[in-house]
Amino acid sequence: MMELKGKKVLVVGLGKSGLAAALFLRRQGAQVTVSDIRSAESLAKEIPALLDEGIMVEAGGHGLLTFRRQDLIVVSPGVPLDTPELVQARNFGRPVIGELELAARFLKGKILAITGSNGKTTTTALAGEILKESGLPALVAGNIGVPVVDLIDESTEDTWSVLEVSSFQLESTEKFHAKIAVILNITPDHLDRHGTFENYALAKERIFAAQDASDFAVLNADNPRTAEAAARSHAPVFWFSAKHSVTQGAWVENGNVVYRSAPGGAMETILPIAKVSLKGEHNVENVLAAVCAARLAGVAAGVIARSIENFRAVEHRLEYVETINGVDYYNDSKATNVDATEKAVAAFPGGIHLILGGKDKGAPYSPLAPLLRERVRAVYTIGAAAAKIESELRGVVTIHSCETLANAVDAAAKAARPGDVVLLAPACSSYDQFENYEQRGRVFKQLVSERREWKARNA
Ligand code: UMA
Repeated sequence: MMELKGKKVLVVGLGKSGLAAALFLRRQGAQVTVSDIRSAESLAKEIPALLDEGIMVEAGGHGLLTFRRQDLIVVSPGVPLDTPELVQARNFGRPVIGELELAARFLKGKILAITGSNGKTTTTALAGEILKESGLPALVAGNIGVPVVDLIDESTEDTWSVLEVSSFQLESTEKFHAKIAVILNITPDHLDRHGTFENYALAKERIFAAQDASDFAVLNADNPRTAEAAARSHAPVFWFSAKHSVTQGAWVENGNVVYRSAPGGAMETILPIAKVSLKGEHNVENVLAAVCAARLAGVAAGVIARSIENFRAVEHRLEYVETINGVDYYNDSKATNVDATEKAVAAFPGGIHLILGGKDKGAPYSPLAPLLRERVRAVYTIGAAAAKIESELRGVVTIHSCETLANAVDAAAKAARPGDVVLLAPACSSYDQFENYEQRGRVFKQLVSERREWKARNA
């Protein structure tokens, strides 16, 4: 644990993580300053509360001098580590760590950490539910929306912190140590931040950098880049596969989720796949990962089965919205990359009206072509990435340029026939037109419910 009393600490970024970190550091007796590029007006709510706590605020930009004067700098996940002020501070010998690393140095108990390009929120929520159901004192936080720093005060030596961790958070870890580290999959995402796919993959691999032989790594045997990561694990690797059996770990056999705790050991049946309420093949992988993690945490098979049966989709992750005129509406606003969209489309046999677009993240859309040809009736584009999507998918499928989500829902609803699906799985981030993917998902659901009300009024 590090001594913070009297230390000058700068927190960079005043979102959820920065706010939580600043308040925690202040409670530890540090002299805290927060720096954010947003203007003082847009931080009008946060600033008075921070000043009341004796925390200084620099708004409207990062000052080089502010960064140089510190004993420690704590960065929010959304702040790129190559931000010039951070680079210079590091050159001046100032230690720079992320909010996750700060939390890890104070958190008591054990960590079950889950990363991956897709599925991490669902798997984290599910693993958290299973551990709680078994009576273990489990807390859930991280990229899922709760800063990990917020768990510190509540944590005890018995606590299991079940953490969704992103490449942004992992990139700045040093001592972060997970008892169980899960990598669900590594597919192209966040290339705008990490530059190359390999850098992004290496950031994800930091999840097991501090592990040793007494810990566990859980990896997806079906995802090539994830499987390759095993070569660098210091902990024994448990595998999961939706396609074949594994030496130790979880897989699907004769319609059942099964688990084996050691090579050549007995196979335990956990539950029939038919009892999993989550939709789509990708969710089978998420379930298998959660089974491995929960068994390694010591949870009995029966408790795992019960929790999985009762678990419903997390909001914005292939979330069923409603059925209007025989058309099912699904909100997968969290599908912010091409791979997630592929998985969402693959979850339905056909008749899909797919809403695509938003802020482009640098990866190509062409890998979607085979599935679009097979299952999608039409694509409805929105946002800044529309032109790129249209040029890459021209000739593959009918494309309607809709610009806004409202136009897209309207056009898709008019074209859809009973039995069809209207799916928001945009393959892009939301920041061009929305605050975040949650707001985009809520707007989608609102537009869908307005259609139902309109239909009821005009029936
Ligand atoms: N900012 C600066 N300087 C910069 C960049 C940003 O001052 O150079 C400021 C912004 O003006 C803003 C603040 O930093 O005021 C935002 O910080 P942040 O982006 O780290 O956002 P938080 O609210 O702290 O949310 C973060 C995660 N956000 C990101 O990683 C972008 C949340 O994940 C997470 O839920 C939360 O911490 C709690 O742990 C969101 C996310 O989009 C859901 N994650 C990505 C993903 O899932 O793909 C990785």
